[in-house]
Amino acid sequence: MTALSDKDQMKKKVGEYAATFIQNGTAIGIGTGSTAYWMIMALGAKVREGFQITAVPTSRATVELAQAQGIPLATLNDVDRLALTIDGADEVDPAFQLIKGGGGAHLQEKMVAAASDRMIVIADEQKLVNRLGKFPLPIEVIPFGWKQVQRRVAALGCPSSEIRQRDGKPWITDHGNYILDAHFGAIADAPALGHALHEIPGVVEHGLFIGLATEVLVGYADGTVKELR
Ligand code: ABF
Repeated sequence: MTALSDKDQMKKKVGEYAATFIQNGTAIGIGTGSTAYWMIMALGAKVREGFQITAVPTSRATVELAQAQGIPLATLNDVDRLALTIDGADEVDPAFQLIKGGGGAHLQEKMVAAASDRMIVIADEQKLVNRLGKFPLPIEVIPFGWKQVQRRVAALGCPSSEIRQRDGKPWITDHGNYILDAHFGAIADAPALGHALHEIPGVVEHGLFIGLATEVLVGYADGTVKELR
């Protein structure tokens, strides 16, 4: 087994620590990405030791990972509310506003987070920013007329945006849509931008998470994990 990089060690530490917040006998949302991976692995170990849990995954990739770990799964339609969702992020600002969607799953991630009483974000320290926007904002759009959406996004002050590619073709989400990566640069008013994006016909969901994260667990290079509230 190859040794973990320092960054992966950070992700592992914060993901495993997040798993300790999961209460026995509850229904939770489980996130997507390389930090959430470690939380899911730790949750799998707890399940094998008899821990009772029902987990709602936020992507096909997380379904497969959780199934392989023997974690009992449910769909979002099977629950009214979730006690807790644990998920990664691409950027976290001081108000716990997030950019998510680097993994292309922000539509499901946002729906699961919105159904949760708590959302714990797990991140390495490089995800902490003073202002959102350096990371290109993922916007899930339907393929039909996506260039109209691109023009409307540009009019909101976005210097450039491109359909995310994979192997030279448009990246297709779990729901058959495209991801438009919008390079806004510093976003002065994330809530206002989020509302404006939802006014554009053809936008399915954007990666600005406003008012959803309740706690942030951060892994630092020195091996410590801090809980931001
Ligand atoms: C997922 O985790 C995505 O929304 C986000 O892009 C991704 C990034 O986290 P990580 O760096 O842990 O892969 O929730």
